[in-house]
Amino acid sequence: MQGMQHEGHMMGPVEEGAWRMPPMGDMPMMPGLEMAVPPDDPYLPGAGMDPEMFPMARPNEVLDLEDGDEIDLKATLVRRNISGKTHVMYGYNGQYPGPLIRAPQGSTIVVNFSNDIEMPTTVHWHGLRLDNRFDGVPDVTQPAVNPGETFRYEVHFRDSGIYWYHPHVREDIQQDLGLYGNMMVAPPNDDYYGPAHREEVVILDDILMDEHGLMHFGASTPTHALMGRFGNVMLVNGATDYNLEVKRGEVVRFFLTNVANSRTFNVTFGNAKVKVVASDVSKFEREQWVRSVVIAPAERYVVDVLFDQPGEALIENTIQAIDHFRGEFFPHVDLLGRVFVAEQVVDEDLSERFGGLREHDDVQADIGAYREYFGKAADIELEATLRIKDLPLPIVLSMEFEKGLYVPPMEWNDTMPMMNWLSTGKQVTWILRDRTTGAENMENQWSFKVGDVVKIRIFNDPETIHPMNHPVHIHGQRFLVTEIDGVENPNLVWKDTAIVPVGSTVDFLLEITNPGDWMMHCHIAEHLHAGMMLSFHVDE
Ligand SMILES: [Cu+2]
Repeated sequence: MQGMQHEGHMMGPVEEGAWRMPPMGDMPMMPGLEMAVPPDDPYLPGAGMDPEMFPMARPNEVLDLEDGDEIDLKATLVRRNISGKTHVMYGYNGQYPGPLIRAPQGSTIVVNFSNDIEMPTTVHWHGLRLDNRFDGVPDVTQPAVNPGETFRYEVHFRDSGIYWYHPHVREDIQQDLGLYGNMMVAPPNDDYYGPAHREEVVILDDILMDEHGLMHFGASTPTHALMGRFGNVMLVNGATDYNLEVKRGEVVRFFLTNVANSRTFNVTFGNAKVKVVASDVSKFEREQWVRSVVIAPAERYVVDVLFDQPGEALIENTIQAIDHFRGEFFPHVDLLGRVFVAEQVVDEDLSERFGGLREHDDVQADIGAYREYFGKAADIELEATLRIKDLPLPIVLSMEFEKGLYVPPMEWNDTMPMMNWLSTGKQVTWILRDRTTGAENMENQWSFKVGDVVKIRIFNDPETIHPMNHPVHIHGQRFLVTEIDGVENPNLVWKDTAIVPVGSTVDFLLEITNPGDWMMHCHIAEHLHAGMMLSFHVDE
């Protein structure tokens, strides 16, 4: 499997606890920035301590739970081995990823959480329409859980599908270093999904390291605030060696979750036939053949894949990268995993049933109830933009130079590692601004009541000084992406997170069902902590 792609550039002798310049890949060094470092203290957990002090993390276990069951979940420091290097990282229950929680739809479990890491944390149950008290947002739904403290979460599974849990404090560090896990909520009926021989849970991630270990984080604010922290080592389920052995003709259902800080993946499965079935909070209205699956941070997709050719099928991130300096696109592939397809044919042939595309009357009926709202005017119009201050002059000049040149709708890779690294949450503010009132981020004070259907239109301004795609997440409710750039979405699905590409206008039709105080924010960890969030209130 792939190792580190590029050697780091050195700024002199390596000192533990000192900033190291990030791996530059093929990108040129920017003149004038040779000695620059982010304006914050560098941070890594366990710095100056012997990694042997911490227990080696182990692959995760599956917890099959029933309504009313209670589990313990503890965040701790662990030792991990990635790409031949030992790192001090975090784990839930000493595992990577965190335990896979499986429970039936409609059930409620209790999670007794304890914090044994060195900074405050919480657990957010991403995508669940649960009781507001247990949503895990510090200072909004609960105080942060300090080191040594505990919190009791009641986690209710209202919708079937694949969900995930992660901290809502310094996600750029805590989530990046291993605090994430899936929840698989089983549907009540056996034929909810089409037939498959097996189900695989696949968590996509990346991590940034060089030959000396992990790259430091900002102690008080995230680095990489412009584009988010892209890793240079790809991880599937926390490891670099994901592989699967199947028989010829097997249909594998993959439950994909993207937990990366910033990277959007474009997942391909070699020549195997891929059918997309479901996303965040429901199935699609109808199944659909796809060549690849675009999955932004925090999104989930469920795909059925038929492996009918013997040999090796590669799971890859297949992208068109952009070189901002040369103004060129270049094709780029990151290996994510391998599927070995045996010559031996699988016992039960599902190919004929796999070959059909199912329509889901239940989903169409559920969504159809909202169709009358599709054409209504937007209730709220937001624009995504950015403000910078006090960035080093070479960065500002470079950004000014690029402004007005071609901007890609999606950033698939870190096209400017040096500039990105040096920009912190102190200098960069990412903004969701109400286009009518001018209110920015937390200045917005929306108030809704249960039963409301709200159309939020988000325009991602391509004229800002460095535009970025934003995966926008809304807590505690579900929404439909009804329209992108004035074009109706032909195949709808209930979502909790959706991409707003650069230059695009995306309509979110938000169904208000769950009272409380809820967040809406960009799920790029660095953008969230550079301001890109707001909260809204829902009355009974
Ligand atoms: Cu963002």
